[in-house]
Order: sequence, then structure tokens, then C-alpha cells
Amino acid sequence: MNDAIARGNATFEDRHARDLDALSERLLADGSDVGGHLDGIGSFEVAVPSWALGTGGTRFGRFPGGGEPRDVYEKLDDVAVLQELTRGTPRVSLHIPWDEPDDPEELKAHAAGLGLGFDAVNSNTFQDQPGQTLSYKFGSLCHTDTGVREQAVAHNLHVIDVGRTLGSDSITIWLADGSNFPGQMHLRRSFERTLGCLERIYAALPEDWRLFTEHKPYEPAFYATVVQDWGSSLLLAQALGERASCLVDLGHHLPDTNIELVVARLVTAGKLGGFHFNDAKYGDDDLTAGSIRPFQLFLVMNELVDAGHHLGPSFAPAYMIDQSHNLKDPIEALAMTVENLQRAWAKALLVDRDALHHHQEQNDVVLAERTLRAAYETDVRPLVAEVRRRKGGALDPVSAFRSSGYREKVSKVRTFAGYVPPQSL
Ligand code: RM4
Ligand code: MN
Ligand code: MN
Repeated sequence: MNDAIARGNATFEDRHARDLDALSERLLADGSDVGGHLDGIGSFEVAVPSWALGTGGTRFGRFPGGGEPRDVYEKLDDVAVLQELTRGTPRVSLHIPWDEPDDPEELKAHAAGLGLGFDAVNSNTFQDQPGQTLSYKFGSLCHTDTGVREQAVAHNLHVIDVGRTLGSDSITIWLADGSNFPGQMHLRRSFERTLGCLERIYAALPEDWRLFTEHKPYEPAFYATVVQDWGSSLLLAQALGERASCLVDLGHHLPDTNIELVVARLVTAGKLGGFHFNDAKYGDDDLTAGSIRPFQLFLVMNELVDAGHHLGPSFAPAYMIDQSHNLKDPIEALAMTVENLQRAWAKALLVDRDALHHHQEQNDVVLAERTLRAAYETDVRPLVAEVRRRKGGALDPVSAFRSSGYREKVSKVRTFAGYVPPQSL
């Protein structure tokens, strides 16, 4: 990959240098600290979910590409490629049991050899696994049957155990629990049972670990999801304690929800724990971040940067990607997501916060909005590319990936696709 990166960077070098000069000159004239911006952009890192490396499917089918990773080791190899290209993805968020390692120590060593570590581990009580005693058809942590709840709690404790060996420091719990028809489930009791189980998982959390609850309005439950919205998620996190917080998945909101406002509220509550970046037009579409609503992504990043200014280093949400593509090459899709995240983050860093604050205090609607838009409309691509270049990454990750011939190469070796990716999750 390094050869392809060097070749690509040589091709784009002159043009990049000219674009970077022009932008730096303009930013300096506006009083911006260009060096500071470059450092700030470089500080943004995002974890890659282990389920994003294979071609995703929908419930109507799957069209696998060649050379998909066959196991978790090959998935890490692909994340290492992404990291070489983008220099922004040094960690993996592992899903268990989809990517459960036979030997976590060995997987940790394999990851370390690739320069990778582990972010939050994800439990799965939304599907029945082969050989499982009791079914999650009617829920897991919310289930009416104690036995099912016990089994689901035990699974989460196991996930924590695996994560501990891998060097992870948090668990994300997303529950499909809910009902499809009015009357099917006692709305209050099902929530209380869920909290009761989460309390037991929380009690087993290693001291330096965090627990994230992830809300989702619907799917697969179409009438009432137990952890349906950020309010429910917040109630759980507050009841559990200090090390529990909420995870916001950008695709888990009803159309037109003001997600930046959700972020702001959770920051105020001190309960914004993690993020799943992706994009969506209608539902939990898991598309490339920034592909559909780039302005919304910018406004979310603006809240995150603003919270960082206000709270300092203690504000450290776990930034993760949650996407699943059925059309794009997964590595290219991830490279585009990382790039779009870096750009949105870079734009948010450019917001003149003092000016914005001043205009807000003066109730100057026009100048406040113009201050935000001035940052949003700045073409930050040269800054972001420069950050990658300085770290040894690619000026243009997708073209470097294509010219490397990586997918063709692994296609020859990865001949049996044993992995069946998530369908419509
Ligand atoms: C869910 C949710 C979870 C993810 C699964 C695969 O919709 O977003 O975060 O682990 O999908
Ligand atoms: Mn998610
Ligand atoms: Mn989702």
C-alpha cells in the first residue's frame, strides 16, 4: 500500500501544494491559526466496525464482491489498509458473535502487529445463535422469561470478558427488544426489566470501562422499541451510574429529527458517550457518512467541537463508524466515510466561535448564521489531505487504493466467502 500511496501522492503533489498555499493564505488573512487547525484535524480518529468490511445485504438479497474478508483476521488486515490510507482509523469495534475470535490473545497480537487496537465491543442479543438454548424472538433483556434474560446478561458479561482480553475499554449495547403490535408488550414493565438486566451488566463492568446504551426508533420492532429514543437511553444511563452513557447513531432517528440538538442535550446531561457515524435518507440506511446530509453532519460536528472547547479533554466520546454497504467496495466506502468525517470535523474547527458567540448574544440572526456558513462553505480538502500526507497517508485514499490492486490481489487468495454479513440491520 505504501508504494501506491507514494505514487499517488507524487502525482497529486504540485496541485495539492498550490491548493494548500491558496487556502492557507486566505485563512491567515482571516486571522486563522493554520498550524493549529492541522493539529486539530489530525486529532480526529474514528473506529471501524468489524461488520463494515464485507459487502452488506438488504433483506432482499446480497451481491458479494470478490475478495471479501473470510474471517476476523482478514477484516483486521483490511482495516490496516484503511488506516494506512487515511491515518484516522487505528481501532476496531468488534461485534460478538459475528467476529468472535477463537483466541482473543492471538487476535490482539495480530492487531498489534498491524498497529491496530480495539474500541468498544458490541454484544448481540438480537439474533439466535446456533446451539443457543433459549430464543430472543420476543426480546432479550426485556423478556418476560427470567431464563432468557439470564442468558442475555450472561452473553453481555462474556462480551466484556473478551473485550477485556483484547484491550477494549467499553461495551455498546444495542437492543432489538420491542413489540410489533399494541398490547403485545407491557410498555413500562419491559423497560424496567431491561434496566434490571443492565444494572447487572453494569455491576460487572471493569472499573475503567464504560457502557453505552444505543437507541433506535424502530426496526426490527415496528410498534414499540424498548430503547426507542435518546430520552429512554438517557433514563437508562442516568439510572445505571457515572460510567454509563448514551451512544448516538446518526441513522437511528425519525426523519427530520434535529440530531445536533440531541447531541447538545446529551452533552449538557454529561451523558454523550459514543457515536455511530453513517448517513441516511429515510431510516437506518447505514450509508457513507456525509453522502446524503453533509450540512447535518457539519452541525453535529460543530456541537462536538464546541463541547470539546467548553469541557476540555474530559469530553472524549468514542467515535465509531456504523455502516454497511451493498453496492460499494467496503474499503472504498469506509475511505469515503473517513474523508467526509475529517472534512466535516475540519469545517467545525474553522467556526469562529468568539464571533458566533458574540452574534448569538446580540441576537444577530444573520451574522450568526453567516459565521457558521462561512466555515461550512470553506473548501477544506487541501487541509485534510495535508494532514493525511504528513502522517504518511494518501492525498487521495480512494485512488491510491484502486491503483494498489489490493482487492484484485486478495480476491485470488480469499476464494471461500464464509462470512455472511448482517441483513438489513
Ligand atoms: C443496529 C445498530 C447497532 C449495530 C447493528 C448491526 O441497527 O446500529 O449499532 O451493531 O445494527
Ligand atoms: Mn449503530
Ligand atoms: Mn443501525
